[in-house]
Amino acid sequence: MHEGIDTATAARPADRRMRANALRMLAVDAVEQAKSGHPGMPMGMADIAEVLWTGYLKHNPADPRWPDRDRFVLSNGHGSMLLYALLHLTGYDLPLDELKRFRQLHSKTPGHPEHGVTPGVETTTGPLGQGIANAVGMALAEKLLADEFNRPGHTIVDHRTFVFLGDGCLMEGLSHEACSLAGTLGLGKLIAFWDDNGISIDGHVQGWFTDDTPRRFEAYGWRVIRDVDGHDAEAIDAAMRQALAPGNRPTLICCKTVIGWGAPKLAGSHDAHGAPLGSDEAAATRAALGWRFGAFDIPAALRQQWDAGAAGAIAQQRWERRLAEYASEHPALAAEFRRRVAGELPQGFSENCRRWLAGVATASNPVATRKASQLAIEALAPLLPELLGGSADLTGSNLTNWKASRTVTAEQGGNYLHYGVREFGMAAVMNGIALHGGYVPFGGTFLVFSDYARNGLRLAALMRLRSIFVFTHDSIGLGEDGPTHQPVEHAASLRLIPNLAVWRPCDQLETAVSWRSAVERRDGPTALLLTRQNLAAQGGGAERAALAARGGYVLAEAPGGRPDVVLIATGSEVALAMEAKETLAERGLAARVVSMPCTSVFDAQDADYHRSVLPQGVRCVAIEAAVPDPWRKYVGLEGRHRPRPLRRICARHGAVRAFRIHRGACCRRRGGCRGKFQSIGGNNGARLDAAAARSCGGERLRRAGIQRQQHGADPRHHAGGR
Ligand SMILES: Cc1ncc(C[n+]2csc(CCOP(=O)(O)OP(=O)(O)O)c2C)c(N)n1
Ligand SMILES: [Mg+2]
Repeated sequence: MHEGIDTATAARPADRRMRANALRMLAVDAVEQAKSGHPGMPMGMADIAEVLWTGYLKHNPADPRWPDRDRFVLSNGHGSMLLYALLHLTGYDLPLDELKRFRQLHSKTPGHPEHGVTPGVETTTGPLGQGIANAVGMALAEKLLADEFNRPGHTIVDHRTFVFLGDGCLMEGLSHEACSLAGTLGLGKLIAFWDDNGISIDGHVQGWFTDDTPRRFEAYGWRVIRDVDGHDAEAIDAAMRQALAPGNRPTLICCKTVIGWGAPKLAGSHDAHGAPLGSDEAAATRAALGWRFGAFDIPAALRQQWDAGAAGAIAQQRWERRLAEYASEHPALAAEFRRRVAGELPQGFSENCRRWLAGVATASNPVATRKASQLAIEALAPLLPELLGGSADLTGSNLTNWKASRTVTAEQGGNYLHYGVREFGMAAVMNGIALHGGYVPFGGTFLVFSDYARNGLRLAALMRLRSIFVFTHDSIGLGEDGPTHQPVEHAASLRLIPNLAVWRPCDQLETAVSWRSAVERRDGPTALLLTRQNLAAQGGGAERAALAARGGYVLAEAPGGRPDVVLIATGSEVALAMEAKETLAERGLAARVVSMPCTSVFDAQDADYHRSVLPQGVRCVAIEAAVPDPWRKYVGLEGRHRPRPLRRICARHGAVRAFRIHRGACCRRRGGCRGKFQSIGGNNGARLDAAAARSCGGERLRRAGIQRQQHGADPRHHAGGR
């Protein structure tokens, strides 16, 4: 049991039941008032919550950001009213009025818990499975931070991560990814409670969920406590004590519960899951529970029992004292610890960055941006010990490791995670790490598999987390892996996620700028889209770093500053645009080249800047080896697709030459590949080119010993080769 927690309140069963019923009735009343919501889960898990929150959880309602608090994650986020009731009753800044405004716009009690909206909500949950995966990240961060900062006689990092989860979370594949990793990494301070009520939305789960969950978790290497009666406080308490026994296995406590417990007609039915009980059933529940109080009425004596303010303050004060002792013995470490948990960058970071970028600006060798990213990591890692890298089993391809990276194992800390082939798990675990604090996580996979991780990226964006996603093997130059590995729509679809900064840098300098922007960003995640093939350095010196940081800028001006056409390009197509500028000049057309590595950062600039980069009335052409649609916003609406022979691009594209792209070779043969590029004409005559391909001469390719790839109507490029 944690120090500072008053155990006297965990007294008689009748008191415990009363406290649990306070949670139940607040949930029932709030859902009735909102005329929508999920009463069943809070009613079913109230007894477990009462045991955990009054007897074990180390927290201080007055300071929800206390670094050494236990983390509590409600992975079955539809039961949000349980969490709001707990936060309200224990003394967080969540007044009763907010509970009365459950599910209303701008209330602190949204339908599903939202981090950053409600004090004490550790993570946004609702998309099932992600809460438990976030919790794995939190427990991992705690373990690593303890390893890094605790010293003999000084334990300043020592907290647990508790999770509530339901059948839904366990059905989600993500729970497998994350819980399997938690077992391997020995996260002994992670304790999950399974709400084993046998019900999900469609009814009794026997028809769709018959796993042997305890054995499943034992196979992951978890400690499993089976068959706990989730309505028997003593049984739950006994399970808790077992779970707290030291060890390096995470714990799953399997609690048999009844959804909607206490509701005479609806208990045990999926009808209690996601709709108000109705006034008659709510009244009958009151009677059945012996709850003599009106809606939202909690007697003062009961409130007093719930209040965790005094115990929380004592627990935090004790920790502050320990931190002060630590600071007197290890002043530098203590200062670093404070900086890290506050998420601040080190002093002098921007000056160091300026020097680093000045060096990068002199680089003139062609380099793949994935390699440029590794060079950036190499430069940043000594400046930022909080960088916690990793890859979903593609380290050698993503180039996410660096010279001083050290693999994390169950036995030892480090700064690099082999997430295994678990893209979604990686994203959600990274989010948990970012939420915990103390680390800036980054993780890599192929861009084409960002789809697997997508909802994790979305939640990182919603929660404004500093998670950095390294997506390599972008577009042309991918290799011969074929359409399954060709990210055609990914840049566009990632840009659609609000608050996700998507960078597609064109060379080493832009890659360095995007990395700096990602680590400096305090209000959201970043995706870095990086090439496998070398890209030419675009020169321009250190001033270009400042321009690139604006998301879009004039890379090469038209003669006399009066462009007939503006070529907008990103990433691997910037070099192509630069070549096109020369070709156009030969034909008497003055072209300006705009590099736009990050459209959202460019969009955030002021209107004058936009006009200075994209002057009104001048035709624009956008060039990106991907689906063309998003570029209409820059080049106009009345576009139509205009096929372009791929060979022209292939013949010009440095990548193709560098990587001996077989299809490129095929294209160059007369009558060979009939692959096309597409372009869009805009309302001002603007056009947009995007990599596109129609069918290839399959027979011809086979003869050339090249595996046939299917090309549908979707635009796809023809890059192949090693
Ligand atoms: C990823 C995801 N898919 C679907 C849903 C919609 N949904 C919300 S709750 C739920 C059923 C969950 O069952 P369980 O966890 O057993 O909750 P209980 O009914 O027991 O409270 C579903 C399908 C969701 N929130 N997230
Ligand atoms: Mg269930």
